[in-house]
Amino acid sequence: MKIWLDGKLVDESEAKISVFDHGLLYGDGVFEGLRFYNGRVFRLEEHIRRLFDSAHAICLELPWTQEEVIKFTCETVAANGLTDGYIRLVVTRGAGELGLNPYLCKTPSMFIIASTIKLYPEEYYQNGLAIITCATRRPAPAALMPQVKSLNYLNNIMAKVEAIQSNALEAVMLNEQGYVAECTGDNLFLIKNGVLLTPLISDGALDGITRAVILELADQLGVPFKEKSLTRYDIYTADECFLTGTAAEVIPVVSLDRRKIGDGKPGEFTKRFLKAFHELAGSTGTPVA
Ligand code: PXG
Repeated sequence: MKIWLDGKLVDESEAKISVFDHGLLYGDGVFEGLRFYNGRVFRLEEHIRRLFDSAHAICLELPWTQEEVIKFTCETVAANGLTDGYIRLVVTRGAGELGLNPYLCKTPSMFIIASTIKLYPEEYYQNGLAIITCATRRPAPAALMPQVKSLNYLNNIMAKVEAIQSNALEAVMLNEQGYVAECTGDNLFLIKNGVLLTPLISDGALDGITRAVILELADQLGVPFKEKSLTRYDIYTADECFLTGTAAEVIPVVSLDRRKIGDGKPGEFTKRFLKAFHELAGSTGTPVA
């Protein structure tokens, strides 16, 4: 496997980062996860824009333009001869002194991995997930900006540990006020009386690219939608529920905390969104070569 690292495509065995890199020492950095389908990167510009916004928000200025990063991303996919897969693009603060001060790190490091990802076995896309609410809360937006896709994922990992220990594959995370924020690596959607509902970004959700695609598709499919504060009760009593993310794509949820959602099977609206998402993902995107 060829990895893009700081301006060069190198062999996987040579793709190494310093133990003094603040990305590793302090989780100081940002990342993106992207998908490519049929040799085309889905929503590439949006992901790179979010990467630059995340970096800017944490005072990390990249020494490349967005156009250059788009080019490097495509080159990495092409160099590995892949047509379908997953891209992990990571920007770290770079190597510096011990101590938090990011200004002692001279240059950020960037690496790009083009590989594959499988978050959930196929059967769950057909039959839906049974998920739980976890005790781990999303940090307040004033503590950690939810839009910043940073290398600080311990909060989500602890939530994921709770899910796995309860024999669930995903967990709903609430914010400090008890409102639904999102899942550990996916945004959450409900259908209630024909209306598509999703938590507000200000309730602690990542401003997901797939989330935005679903809202666009809602417009095209003529499904009214609303972003609003939601509670667990809203999920228990919804007609349908599904999760979205670059890695997860669109996946139905059929129960929360052992309460059946709707009739306990993936619903008709969910199936329509799933189909529309795959049609769009399979037919649009930036060609890698
Ligand atoms: N919420 C969180 C906390 C995420 O990390 C999403 C929502 C969905 O956003 P997008 O833009 O992808 O629609 C994410 C996505 C990985 C990986 O290993 C990354 C995510 C999720 C799961 C795994 O690269 N991020």
